Amino acid sequence: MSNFNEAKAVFKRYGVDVEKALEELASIPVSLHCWQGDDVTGFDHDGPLTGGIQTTGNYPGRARTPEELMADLDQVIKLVPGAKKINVHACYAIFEKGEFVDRDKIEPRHFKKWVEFAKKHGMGLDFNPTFFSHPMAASGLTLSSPDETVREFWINHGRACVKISEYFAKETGIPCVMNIWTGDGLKDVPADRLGPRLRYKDSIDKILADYDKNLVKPCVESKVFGIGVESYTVGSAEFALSYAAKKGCLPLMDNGHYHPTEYVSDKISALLAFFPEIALHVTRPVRWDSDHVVAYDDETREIAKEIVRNDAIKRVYIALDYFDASINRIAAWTVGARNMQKALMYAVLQPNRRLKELQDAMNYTELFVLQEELKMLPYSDIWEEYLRRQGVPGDEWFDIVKKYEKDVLSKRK
Ligand code: RNT
Ligand code: ZN
Repeated sequence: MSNFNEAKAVFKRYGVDVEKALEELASIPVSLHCWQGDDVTGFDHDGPLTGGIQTTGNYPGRARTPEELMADLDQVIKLVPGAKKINVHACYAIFEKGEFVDRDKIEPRHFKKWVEFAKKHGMGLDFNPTFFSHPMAASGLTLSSPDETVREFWINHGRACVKISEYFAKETGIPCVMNIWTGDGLKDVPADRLGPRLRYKDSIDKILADYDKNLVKPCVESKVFGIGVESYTVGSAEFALSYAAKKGCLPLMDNGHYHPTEYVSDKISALLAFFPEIALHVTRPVRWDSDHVVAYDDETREIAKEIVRNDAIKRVYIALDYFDASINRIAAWTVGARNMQKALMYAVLQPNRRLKELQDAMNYTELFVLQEELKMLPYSDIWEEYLRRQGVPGDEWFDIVKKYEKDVLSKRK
């Protein structure tokens, strides 16, 4: 509290109303991905993670059961300020003892515990069909497979997921963002690039043939390449964007899914010019789609600024997507989510109108000078007060994680 009032006065000098900014900040939902807690494993299979994605590291204490994962997520939720949703993958279905239901047959009842969990926290749920880590995905092709048995299996999975998404929305009263991503692609030079894309298109058409638009927000996530499928990705950027534009669903941009000199922060406004709503996976690519923990870095801040200053907090669905198994997973989960919040706080604390006026007046000298001055304003004092108001610990959060590691994680053998 000590320096908050002085900091507030500093921001006021720049034309920023801190109280209004913090109110806006608290209203921006960020969807917490359940898969950071267990290296994208889930509960419905024992096989490895496939689909061209990888977690590296073997830090002890991975959650192995729904109970463990939810206990870990409970911890994270206590340590992250702001409005939150929970993002669940279909492979996190929870079966009765001895029960197994394959992906094409899963039902809402297999996600009842997730609904209870979300309700306990007063949060909405987002959902993702899981088109990987499964014997039917062994060829590397799912919704675009030339094998009709395989393709149909995955279409049925997608349809089952639409039903589960509707169930989530009905139960929580909050629309469910359902994201379609497949790792479909080829390792080496294709002989036919169009065929798989036409099949992919037809498959998504079938999955989305019938859903309640008020309950479900379907997205298509693009990608540039994955491990083992370096030469060709069926759901490329152009494919996903065209599909979403033509079919009226949301394009989802993951900032790890572009060439390293491309920036999602620059793409957001291009999409906002055409789409009523879009979705994001915020991650940190290091040289490739490495899914490092989100840092409080330039690009994360720039993404947040684009959402806030374009008045798009209700049009952009923000989800986190990283998985690091090399450090304490709860610390990773927490620090990434707090960094997203810091970036959003930075964004709401910018004198956006003034900056835009300078740009439109072509006063680029003052614009640059002001942007640089803004970087050193006392954000940390505002952050501390924001955490206090949200009932979330300050930098002592890590002591809590260390204690949890000692008391809980280290006993998981
Ligand atoms: C993979 C995609 C996808 C996954 C999750 C687990 O490159 O980013 O979103 O990370 O579905
Ligand atoms: Zn993603």
